[in-house]
Amino acid sequence: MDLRQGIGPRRPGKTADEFQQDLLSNLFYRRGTTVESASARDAYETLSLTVRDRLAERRSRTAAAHFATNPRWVYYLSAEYLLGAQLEQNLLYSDTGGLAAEAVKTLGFSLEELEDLDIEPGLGNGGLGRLAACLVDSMATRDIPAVGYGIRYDFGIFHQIITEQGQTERPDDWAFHGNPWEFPAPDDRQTVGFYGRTEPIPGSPTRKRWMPGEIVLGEPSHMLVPGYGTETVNIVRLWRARGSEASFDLSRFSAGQYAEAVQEAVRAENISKVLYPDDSTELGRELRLKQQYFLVSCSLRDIIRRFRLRNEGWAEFADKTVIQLNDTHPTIAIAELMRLLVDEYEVEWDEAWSITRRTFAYTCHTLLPEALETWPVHMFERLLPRHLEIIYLINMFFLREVEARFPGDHDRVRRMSIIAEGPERRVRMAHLAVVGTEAVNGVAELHSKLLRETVLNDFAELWPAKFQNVTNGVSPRRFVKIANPRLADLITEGLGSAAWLGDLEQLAGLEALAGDASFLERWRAIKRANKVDLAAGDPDALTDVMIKRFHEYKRQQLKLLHVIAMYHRIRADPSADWVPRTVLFAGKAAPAYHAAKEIIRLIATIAARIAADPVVSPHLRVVFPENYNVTLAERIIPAADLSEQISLAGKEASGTGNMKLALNGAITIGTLDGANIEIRARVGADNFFLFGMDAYQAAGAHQQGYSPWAYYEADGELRAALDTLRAGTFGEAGQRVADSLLGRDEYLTLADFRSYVETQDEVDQVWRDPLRWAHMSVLNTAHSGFFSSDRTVADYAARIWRVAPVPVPKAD
Ligand code: GLG
Repeated sequence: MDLRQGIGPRRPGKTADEFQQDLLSNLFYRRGTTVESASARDAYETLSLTVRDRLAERRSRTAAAHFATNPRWVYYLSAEYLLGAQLEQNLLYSDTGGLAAEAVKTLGFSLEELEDLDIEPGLGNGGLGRLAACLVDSMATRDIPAVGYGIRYDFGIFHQIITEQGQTERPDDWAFHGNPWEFPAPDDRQTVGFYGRTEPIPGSPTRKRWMPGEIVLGEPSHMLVPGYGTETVNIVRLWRARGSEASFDLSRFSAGQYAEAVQEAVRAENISKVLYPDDSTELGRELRLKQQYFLVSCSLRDIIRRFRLRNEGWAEFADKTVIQLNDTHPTIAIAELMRLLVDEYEVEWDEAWSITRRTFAYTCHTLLPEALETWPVHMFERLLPRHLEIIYLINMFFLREVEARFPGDHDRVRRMSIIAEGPERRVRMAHLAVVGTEAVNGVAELHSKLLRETVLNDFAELWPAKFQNVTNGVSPRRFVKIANPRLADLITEGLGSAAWLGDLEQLAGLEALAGDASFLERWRAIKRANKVDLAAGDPDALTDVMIKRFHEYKRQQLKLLHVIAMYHRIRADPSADWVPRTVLFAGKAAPAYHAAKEIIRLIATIAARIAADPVVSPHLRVVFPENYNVTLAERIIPAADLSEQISLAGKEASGTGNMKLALNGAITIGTLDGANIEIRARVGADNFFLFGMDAYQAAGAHQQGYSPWAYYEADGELRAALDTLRAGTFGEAGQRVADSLLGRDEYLTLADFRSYVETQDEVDQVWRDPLRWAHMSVLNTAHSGFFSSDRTVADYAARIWRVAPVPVPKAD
């Protein structure tokens, strides 16, 4: 007899009264306060717990269904998760928004006030981190059993302050007030080793004993990841480093040596202190490698623990487990799984290798050679001596395979080796990632093609079937429903149902309304209202938006040259009928990336200069809202008219901001780069402002003797813009940007300038016809359904993970 039958936790209720009751219980018993004395933060925390309880109940049913099914699990390993604020999303996904709004009134607060207290976990940096967040959302929405693994950084990527001096960075202490969405799980703690030495095990040629010189504890906590319109609730499990008990030196403490007494613990905790520690020093680089191994080692042991709860033996491991590597950051997992299997579980090398290869898959997110990670062999040897030995063995067997396929082709062997030879030997993580996985994918069609043709060409020749494309996508819940509620309501009304939120291709139904003048008027009114909310300038001006990380390949400097050209034109003829524009930049630059920070500083200078210029400012405005993050993106994207996607073709792997903006009816001005190509193919060439050279033209330019000066000489408007910068009119930052453009101009900014400006002139022409613009805008939304991360996940599930959904039964 099942003793638990009929007994179980009280389920959170569904009625308004029950919600209210639960809220008060949480206020009294978990927050320990009273209605009379509750602060806004008390109310916020209490509401969060009340919503979380509803998800936790679904979580328990999810775990039961998964346990009973024993499916193949997806484990997503990522150094970053940009989850965004949690309250609104969890209200939506638990369908408790209405109940919550009523209930919090009895505590004396409005829901909006409490939502303002909801911070976002800053556990990511850019597109790769936000993609991870969209994918875990969609995995839950598609009922795929999955866990996302990451690091619980104490400090996220920095908090950005913008002044006329440019960007300054402050620590982002995101969890200063606590994080009500997190469950600690101290029992699942893991022990991670670093440094030390290895010793042979007599009688075994491949096994070794590793005796680490430093031991660190990994303490997990998790956040719930609910699916939309389904019962599944998955988790993201985050590891935080702490010293072991032995890391506190009591005798030193007693002797008054307080700093020395905790030094070892501090060293351990530094591992999860901050996302992407500065890597301009050797110590900083070692800390990054330490972080990577810390994430990997904790997560793999947890994955194995979970596997062994349900299965025996290793034969089934790869059938029950797929581990997706989000870029190269977690790639040491390949060596770590080999080490665990061979050294700790005594699996034979060949079997272990077969298991490993069938378990992992790798997503590459870049084409920039400098972004493909490599680590010095000497650093690896010191920090992870056993892993280096394993990598050498993997490499030896791999290179034998290459030699057998291409006898005598020594150059190919050298190119493909996991170890780069040279004055400083280095471990090529991308090569390890390709060799140790079953599937490798790029993130947009062009990107995947260029990976096969260039960066990973040798590997694609060896294993053509391994290479795939899975085009990125974004969550329509967060980026339309939550970010742009007005538009979401109009779409639902227009389509007659809200089902599009779970099946985004249904947006195509909007095409039928794109010719309806009253619908277009309402569409326009919503965009205007969103601009009023954003308050970044005249709501009737064309809002021209460039929001993304600062990087020279993304070419914020091209946008700036256009701004300077507009500035000159307006000053030359102030009374002409100019299309009013607000140019909005937002984004962060890596603290050590000086050229990118110069560009930010230049934007700040130009913005101030234009604002103070009575001739230009009525027509043109440049704004730079600081500290771009998911929360700010949710405010800017709904207000955008024009989406700047102007990277040099062949450099942006995919882009995902381009998708979010198109979905919200912004029209793209862009190059044939990344997912821009797929956006244009779907929304139609007539509804996309295309300019610039393509990836193949761009690739040849420097070899063919590209000279920025030739463009400078040939184009008067370009010359005037550059001369203004060189003359120091916009400060030293402007001079340095001009020097860089007229020096090498690595990203061919000057070559694309004329085409860009002409296309911007076309943008102005179309803008003068508001109904035509609105019609194009509707068609952008209507044909962006493909860019749902639900589709991306379905692609991974079918072609790479080979997993099926496991539906979770509803509560009775
Ligand atoms: C990137 C790329 C982007 C891509 C994103 C998600 O630069 O083009 O959209 O990953 O795949 N390294 C990144 O942040």
